[in-house]
This record gives sequence, structure tokens and C-alpha cells, in this order.
Amino acid sequence: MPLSRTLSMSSLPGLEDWEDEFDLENTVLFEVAWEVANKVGGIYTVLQTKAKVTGDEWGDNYYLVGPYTEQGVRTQVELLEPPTPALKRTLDSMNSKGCKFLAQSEEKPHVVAHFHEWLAGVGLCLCRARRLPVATIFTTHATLLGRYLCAGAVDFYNNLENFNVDKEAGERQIYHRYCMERAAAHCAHVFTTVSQITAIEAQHLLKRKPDIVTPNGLNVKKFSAMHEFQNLHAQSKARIQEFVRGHFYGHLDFNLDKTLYFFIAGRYEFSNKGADIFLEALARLNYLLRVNGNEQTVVAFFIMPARTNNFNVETLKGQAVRKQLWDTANTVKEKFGRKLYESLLVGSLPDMNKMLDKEDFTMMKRAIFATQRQSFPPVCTHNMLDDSSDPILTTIRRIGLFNSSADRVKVIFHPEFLSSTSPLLPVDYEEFVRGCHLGVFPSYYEPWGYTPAECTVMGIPSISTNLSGFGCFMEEHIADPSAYGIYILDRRFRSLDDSCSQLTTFLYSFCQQSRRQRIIQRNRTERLSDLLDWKYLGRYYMSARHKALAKAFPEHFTYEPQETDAAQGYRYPRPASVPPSPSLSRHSSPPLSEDEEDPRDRTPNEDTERYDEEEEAAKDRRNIRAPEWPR
Ligand code: G6P
Ligand code: 1S3
Repeated sequence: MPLSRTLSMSSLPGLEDWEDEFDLENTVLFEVAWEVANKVGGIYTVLQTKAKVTGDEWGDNYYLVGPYTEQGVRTQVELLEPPTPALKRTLDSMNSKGCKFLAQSEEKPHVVAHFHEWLAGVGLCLCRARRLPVATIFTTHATLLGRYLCAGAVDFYNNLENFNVDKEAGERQIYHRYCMERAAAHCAHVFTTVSQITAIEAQHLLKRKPDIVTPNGLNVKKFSAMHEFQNLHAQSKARIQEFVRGHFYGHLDFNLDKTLYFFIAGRYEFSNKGADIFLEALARLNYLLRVNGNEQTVVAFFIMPARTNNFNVETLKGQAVRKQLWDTANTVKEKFGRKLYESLLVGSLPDMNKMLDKEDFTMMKRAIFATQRQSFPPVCTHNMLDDSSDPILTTIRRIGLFNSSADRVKVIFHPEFLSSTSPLLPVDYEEFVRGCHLGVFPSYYEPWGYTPAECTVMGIPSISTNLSGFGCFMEEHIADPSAYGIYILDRRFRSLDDSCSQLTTFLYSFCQQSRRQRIIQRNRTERLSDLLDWKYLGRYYMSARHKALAKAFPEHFTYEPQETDAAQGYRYPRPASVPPSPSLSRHSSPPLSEDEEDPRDRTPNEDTERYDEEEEAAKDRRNIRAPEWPR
């Protein structure tokens, strides 16, 4: 009997719910990857976040297969007895003879085996070579050759069709791995990749056009209080501010209330992830903020792991000095409070001249003395092993962003992933992202890019590019991405210098927003999270499985491409309160009537105090000036 489930898309305006009637009885799904319970990079995130929707669909018939690592088993896996006799027999057989096969059962279920990336692709090739009765899917999350070519100085996207792939792979000594990847792509019943841009890349470099694009989703956390994510932003920002107070001790000559936190994070691939263009744009932003006399200060974080020798002394000292100042202030406050209390007990107002004694002043002077420093606050939090050749540090030296008092843009390179147990910045990645104002991910090579997607679901605006899977996806599915805080940098049709100017304009315009504009923009950004939820994006993986089953077992399954077709051409409408042009026209977007404001753009205290947000938004847009370049 066919299983019938309704996939609800109701939170996406204008997209119909979809009735799935695919018969999954007596079918089993294996998903195989090197990153199952083994955190290496983005594929781990795909599998970990997708497990819930896939489990909901397949129940006990869903198995993830990955490498056995003691660490992974200890921290991420719950050991269980095999739930069915068939599986027990299979596992016993594997244990006794080595990993021979996966599909051993008297009931002969239909098996789908989904392999991710070339490392797992070996299993797929063997399944086909041994003619196992298995429907196979291969998903590539990036092509090996693409990654290697982009990391060198190659005009990749303008030459995609011209590369001599065998020669290029051979020259980079990855020919064996490249062949494995290409073989897996060709052997699979269904070949998929994570974005349209990587689909084109795969077509040219692996010589097979993917059958389906399976974009990456996330598990979107919805709070019962709609504005909880705004409160979390304020709380997390306060923790980042504490770190900044310590890091810049002795140089805290900027207003923390007018300081914005930008960040880039990810695998340390300097130019592929766009750290190069970000630094260059920061140097230009620094100049613009200085010459235009802006009050804003920007602290830009680089969270990219590199080889280090632990934290450096100066950075640790900063946090120690901050703590000492805090302790001193508390000690004086307590003494002050006791004296005040004693005075009130005897019914008199205190003599303010006697509230602080000599000892208090000495203690405070000592604490202030400790904040004297001869050097600028460090640009790097750790002792780098390759200090002199590190690309971020080398660029910082060249562009001269040394955290001097005159700089309106400060830089902090944290070459280690964040952790809530760090003595420096004790926050985990999620908390850090929530506390920042803008994620900047100007990647050149980025098949998908989880970092801007994670920003979006937490309501934090971000910059991505039209060379990243995420950027292209958002451009395709949102009518006016920048109104939602999704800035998409053109790295495809502009020169590097022009892209850098565009990035500088994005950054400078962002700095000119008022707090209120930032709050409204965060509300809008967060609203897009449904678009990135596996509840919606899971349909593409579903479709790939159905297609593979229909190809491998045509007598039992037929494939209707309705699932993915339904979402084709879908566009999230522009925010009701943003006029179509920056000037006069009033909004008309359904479902709101002419005079209604979009209540979702409101912040908590605006429930009582309504305002004409549309007019406000139009005014704001006029106020955001293009940067004034020096003549
Ligand atoms: C959230 C909080 C507000 C706070 C604001 C700061 O919206 O709910 O109370 O004022 O963040 O925003 P900002 O962009 O200045 O960090
Ligand atoms: C790849 O990881 P990366 O950072 O090496 O796979 C990720 C998951 O599909 C993807 O988001 C990313 O763009 C790819 O590059």
C-alpha cells in the first residue's frame, strides 16, 4: 500500500503543500559518507541536520554508514543491538568475513545506497561492478579538480569547457582520486550535486550532468516568542563586547555602542573563501570611515583554523587585565555599598567625600596602571607557526590594518574554531554568529556555503557571492534579496577590483544603517529561514531516491518529477514594506492590503507604538549614501 504523507510548505508564501505517495514499504536506505559522525567539514553538517527529516520518512529503515572512530563513537553514537534479524545476520556476516556486502535478506528489500563524495564513491563503483541489486545515488559536494584549479591563479569559470581534465588532474597529482570521483558519478543511477553552479562545473570536469540538484538545508529552530532571536543577538553581542574590552585594553577609545561586528569563518582557503577580497575591502572601508568622519567602528573577525602554538601572551593578558578591572570595580563597589548602608542605618545621608578612602584610590590607580600598553592590540590571538608566510597576516602587514587608534576598522584573526571553554572568547560558534552584525563570505569557490545559510536562520544578514551555491539559490528564489539582508556580490561578471569596490559599498552602506534599520533587517532575514529548512529542501533528496529506485527497479517503481517541479520558479516575495523602487511607489504585494504594514517587521516594543515603516524604509534607503570616494 502506498504511504501517503503531506509535506507542508505552508510557511512559504505562495508554495503549495505537496502530497507524497511513494511506496517505501520494504525499502531500506543506506547513506554512506566519510563524515558520518566524523566532523571534517560541510558534509558532516548536511548529514547531521538532514538526519531528522530522513528518519521521519524512513523510520527504522534508514542507516547511516561511516568510518569507525573511537572519538566519534564516544561522543556522537549510541550503541544499539541490530533492530531486525536480517540486519543482525548481515552485520554478523560482515564481522566474521570482513565488509563483504550490504544487501543480505530473505525478504529481499529494495535497497537505496546513497554515497557522498569520492571517498565513499569507491563503494558505489564496487556495488555496480559486482552487480548488486541496489539503487545507487552519488552526491558530490565539490569537484576535486575544481577545488584545486580555483586555489591556483586560474580564471576558472570562464574556462570551464576548455580544461584538459586528465592533464590538469595529473599535473596536480590527484589523477587517481579524480578517476574515482568520475567513475562514481558515471556509475550511479542518479548523480546529484548541491547547487546549480556546481552542476555546470561537474558537467565539464566530471563529464556527467547531474540529474538533480540537491541544495543543502538546515534544521530551523523556531522560538515560541517571535523576537527571541533578537534578544539572543543582544545577549551574545554583550559577550563579544566583553572580549573586545579586554582585547583592546588601553586603546578603548571607540564607542562600543557604535561598534559593528563583522566576521568571516570556515576552512582556511585564503582566496577560495574570499578572505583576500574581504581584507582589501576592509582597508578601503577603513579609509572611507576615516575620511567621512563616521562614528562607527568595525571589528572584523577572521575565524579560520591554521597551525598555531596556542594563544599569544598579549591576548591572554588583555583578558586578565579586563578581569582585574572588573574585580577592582566590584571590590570598591562593595566597600562603597557597606558604607552607604551603615550611614542609612543611623539615619543620615552619607558624606560623599568620605565614601572612597585612600586605599580605594590606590587600588584603582594600580588597576589603571595595568592598562598602559606600548603596542597596538594584536591582530592575531595566537602564536602562528607560519607567521611570516601566513596569507592573512601577510596581507594585513601590506594593507596596514594594525588596530591603531586612528583605524576605524579593527581586525582580529582567531586561527582556531570557537569553543565555549576558551579562556579568551568563551562562546560556541552559534552564539558568536548571533552576536555579530554581518557575516561576510565573498567566496570564489563555494559549491554551497553553509556559513551564510546559518547566518540567515539566526536572523543575521550576510554577504555571499554569485559564485556560491547559496548565493545563486537565494538570487533565484527571492525577489529582492538585499531587502532581506542577503547581499550577493558579483564575482562572476566583474573584475576582482570591481567586485572589491562593490563589497566595500555593501560594507559601507551597512555601517550607515541606524540601529532600528538593523533590527528591521534582522527580522526580515530570519523570515527567510523556512526557505532553508530541510522540511522544504528535503524534497530534492527524496526525489533523487525515488528516481534511483525507479531506474534500478523499474518493475516496482515509477518516477514522477512532480516534487521538484512544483518548486521550480518559486520566488519569495519582496518585503511588503519595501517600495519597489527607492523613491515613491507604495507597496502592493499580496497578501497585505495597501495600508497595512507587515506586522512581522515590527519589533516587540513596536506592538504598542506603531509607525509607518514603509515611509521609514523609503527614507532610510535615501539616507544610505554611496561611499564618497576621495577626489
Ligand atoms: C536586539 C535587541 C535590542 C537591541 C538590539 C541591538 O534587537 O532586542 O534590545 O537594542 O538588538 O541591535 P544592534 O544592531 O545595535 O546590535
Ligand atoms: C563542501 O565543503 P567545503 O567547505 O569544502 O561541502 C559543503 C556541504 O555540501 C558545501 O557547503 C561547501 O560549499 C563545500 O566546500
